[in-house]
Amino acid sequence: GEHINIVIRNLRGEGGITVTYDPIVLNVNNMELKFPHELFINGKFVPSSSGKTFETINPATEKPICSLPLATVDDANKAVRAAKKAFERGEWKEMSARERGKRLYKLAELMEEHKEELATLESLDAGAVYTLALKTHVGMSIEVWRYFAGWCDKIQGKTIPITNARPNKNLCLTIREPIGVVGLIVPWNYPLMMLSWKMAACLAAGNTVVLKPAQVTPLTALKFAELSVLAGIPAGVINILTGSGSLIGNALTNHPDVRKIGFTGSTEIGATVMESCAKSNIKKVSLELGGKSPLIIFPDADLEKAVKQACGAVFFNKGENCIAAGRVFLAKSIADDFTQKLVAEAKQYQIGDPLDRSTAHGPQNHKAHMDKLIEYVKNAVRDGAKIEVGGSRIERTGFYFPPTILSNVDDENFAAKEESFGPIMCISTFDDDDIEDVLRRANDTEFGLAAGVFTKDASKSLRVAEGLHAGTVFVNTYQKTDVAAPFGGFKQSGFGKDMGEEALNEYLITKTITIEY
Ligand code: TAP
Repeated sequence: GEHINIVIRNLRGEGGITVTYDPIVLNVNNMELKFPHELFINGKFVPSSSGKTFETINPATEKPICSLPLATVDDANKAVRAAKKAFERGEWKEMSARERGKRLYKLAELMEEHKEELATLESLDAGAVYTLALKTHVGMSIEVWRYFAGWCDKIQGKTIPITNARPNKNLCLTIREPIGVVGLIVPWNYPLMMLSWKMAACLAAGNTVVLKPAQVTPLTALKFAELSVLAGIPAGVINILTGSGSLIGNALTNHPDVRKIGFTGSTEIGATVMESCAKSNIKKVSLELGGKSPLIIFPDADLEKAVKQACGAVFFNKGENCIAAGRVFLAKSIADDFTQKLVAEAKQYQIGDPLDRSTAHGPQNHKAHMDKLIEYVKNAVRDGAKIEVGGSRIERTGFYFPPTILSNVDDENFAAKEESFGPIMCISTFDDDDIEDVLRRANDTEFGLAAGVFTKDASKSLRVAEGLHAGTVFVNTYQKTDVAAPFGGFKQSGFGKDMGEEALNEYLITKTITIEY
């Protein structure tokens, strides 16, 4: 509980800004890992007002990593007050857009310098495979901060030709303003990346933020908070509350001084978030929710590539991936052979300690999630699915569940409708030439996050891409998201975009000014 000064210099030995906190120090992954484990409110690391704590568990060892404060509603109110003050007066408000961009670039640079520590933390806390965490969880986070840093001084309004009040004239212009205090609520599958997708656009637009990470994966958010101080983000602009979603998430969605909620998580909680935003103060809201994304493989596809990509589409990040291909449709003429190739590929995933450089598949994020996957397979088999490979927990310490393939998943099967959010491929078949029918079945879901199609026939690929009702459609690839391309769902996968220029709209409001002269 003793706070000490941590001096961090950049790689060139410059800087030397101090952050004060009570560090957890671990010798792990060939490094000394130092990180905060308290709430971050108004630029300071502080305990919870109740003194209550909870533990975060390493899913590879099933052992606690450290304890963290269980934030109270009182803490949430303090954080919102700090964010409101930082929004209304002070350095952040006065700062030019270009200077804001400079600080966000600096933050991206610091994340780059500390990427091994961030990736190690993600590995310990979320079971993310270290090599993947470096490239994706942390790598794409850095990219998204750089991308939005570049937008800060390019957010512009318009001048609009309106009807003049003759004989006078009128000038009409729009300015794009930040909304105010934004609450961000993120899930556990890509803890730092989900934070970054939302917060980078939010801060580029000039807002201030209170973030609630998922209770099971709070650590990278706190390390990020430390780096934000070093990047010169003023106190109160970023606040982070660890603790329970039903308490703290709800305190944010209900708060009268929070004007916007950015939420990523399940459709079920998304609906309660939207309701609470409506009832409290008509908050603006964007929701990135669940998915059950179809992937359609035609017989004329590059089949070698399609095998690899289909496995990646399901097993990437242990299937804890919102755009994971939840249903794979195989053309009947290739189905048996293709399934055997998928099984061979699935068996090749090296399962093990996520910090081991040769590991391709680590433990599931937390125990409750792994238990859900075991139940999921049982339900699918009850409804007629056949297990081709995998399907049960691996007998070893850690929450390990192997890449699993289920065939014979017909349209009425539980597994044809429900999202697993784990490494479970669900295979259905379709008549080779019946494009309309496979499209109908692929769209027969309340979700609409992503979809994919493999075929060498260009016009077929375009007709299918047009017919798929999903926010993102991949053709002859999968999983290829980019910080410059808008990302978000249709139907009950939510609304509002992360990434790309469009994401800025989620965090801006437009003011129309009409002048007579
Ligand atoms: P949720 O249970 O919905 O949790 C998401 C976040 O909401 C967590 O921080 C959670 O806090 C918080 N929360 C819980 N109850 C709340 C409430 N009443 N009010 C406000 N916030 C509340 O989802 P999950 O299990 O963490 O994540 C898995 C789901 O997220 C999957 O369905 C997946 O498809 C979806 N997901 C979607 C995307 C995109 S981009 N569309 C990306 C990743 C994940 P606690 O941690 O304390 O529960």
